[in-house]
Amino acid sequence: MNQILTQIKRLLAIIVFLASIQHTTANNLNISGSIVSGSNITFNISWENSWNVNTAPNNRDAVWVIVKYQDCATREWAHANLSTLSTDHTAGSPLQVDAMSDGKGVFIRRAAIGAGNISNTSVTLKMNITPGTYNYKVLGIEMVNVPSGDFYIGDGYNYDYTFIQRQITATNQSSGTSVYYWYSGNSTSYQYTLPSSYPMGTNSFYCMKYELSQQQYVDFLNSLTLSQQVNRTTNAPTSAAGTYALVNSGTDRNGIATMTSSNGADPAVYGCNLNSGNAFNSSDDGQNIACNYLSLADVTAYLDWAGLRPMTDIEFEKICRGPLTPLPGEYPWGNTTITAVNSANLINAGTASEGFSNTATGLCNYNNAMTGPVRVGYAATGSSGRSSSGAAYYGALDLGGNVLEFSVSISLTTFNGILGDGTINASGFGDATNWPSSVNVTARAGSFSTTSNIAMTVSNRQVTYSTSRNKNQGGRGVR
Ligand SMILES: [Ca+2]
Ligand SMILES: [Ca+2]
Ligand SMILES: [Ca+2]
Repeated sequence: MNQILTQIKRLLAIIVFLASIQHTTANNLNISGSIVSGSNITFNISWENSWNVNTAPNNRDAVWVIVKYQDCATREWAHANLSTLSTDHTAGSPLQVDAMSDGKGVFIRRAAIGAGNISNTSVTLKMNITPGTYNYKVLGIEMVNVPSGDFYIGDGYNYDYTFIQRQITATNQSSGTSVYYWYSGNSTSYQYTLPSSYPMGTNSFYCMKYELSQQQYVDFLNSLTLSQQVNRTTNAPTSAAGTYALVNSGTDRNGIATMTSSNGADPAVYGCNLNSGNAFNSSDDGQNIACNYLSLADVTAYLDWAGLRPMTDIEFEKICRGPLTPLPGEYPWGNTTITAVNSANLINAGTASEGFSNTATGLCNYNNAMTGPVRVGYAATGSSGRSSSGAAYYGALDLGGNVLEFSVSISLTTFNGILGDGTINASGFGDATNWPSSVNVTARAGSFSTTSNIAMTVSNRQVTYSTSRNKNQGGRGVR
């Protein structure tokens, strides 16, 4: 009897526990009002311009949703495993929840063919965590599906290190294959033999719709311990409130700053403060600007923590080009026209609607038109086409310009696409097996300061992504 009473008391303590309400805005995505009852967490989700289409590009968008929980005694955040059965989760129409076999998160997406905005829709997820008293954060990342199918690498121009054009097929994935790149210095093609374990992009996967934003990096920093924060920032978490976290000055449009300093024991609390003339996290504080000043270790730590992984060199080309025949010198939006943005046309700076007052074919933040990155998805509207929005084939935005991104080089043939498990090591570094840690990465498709048009093309592999932070570098992941 006593045992039963104890159990009932424990259950009562965790039933109907009102979680700290989190508003997660990744551009137009909003998750709000999370309530926990037993092992279920219920929240509302909304986002704009969602789609699920059975005509080209034959894909859908989705939101990758993860749950983090904080032990109220230790104050440390952990990753909540979710049920691996889709039937354990529920979503209101028009959405459905796709569970994952590793339980690290779920994809929430349109259940049926359709397009348009998703208004506030209730979702309930079943968690697999030890009962206790916790705070919760529900975090979402907008993604686009890259359906299974064959595609081409190499655009036909043999610049140094670009792949010699060929098709990648499902048979190549199942049997392993060789790819070749060209080097003009000695007029030689170099071969890499990729085993079947190397992710070649012929199987269905998801890619982040946008570059990692400053608010997303803030959400990450605010779930870390002090020791982890030390390695994921440039300036010490003990720095005075208002100190920029990643940069030494407010130039280059990175506004992430210390909101509450660490006392040397507890972690700091970070926020967005691009406009230091008003309060933190004001509407013009750059929450949706792509996060720059990231190092390779910063991005891999984020992707591991979020249950994602880096993309490979050849997956990058599929994300951009889809199944289409390559066009020599094409940009990620599928043609050879590029138009640099003009800073004089910037409107609503720092806000959720930051963009440019003009439209143009291949409008792109490159060639030093701006002193830093702009809002992720800045060129996309409800009515823009692929070329005017800078969208890649499946709808991922800003692969060309804004911030430099990286793909795993084919030189890292041991990369087998293992997924992040939601947890990073005590020093704040990602610890997924066989992920790149130094030289085995390729910088892709330019940043706001890139002046070479060739560097902006889909197939270019000449640029190096640095292991140290610089103003050009950001990131994006896949799953
Ligand atoms: Ca501010
Ligand atoms: Ca980019
Ligand atoms: Ca890990």
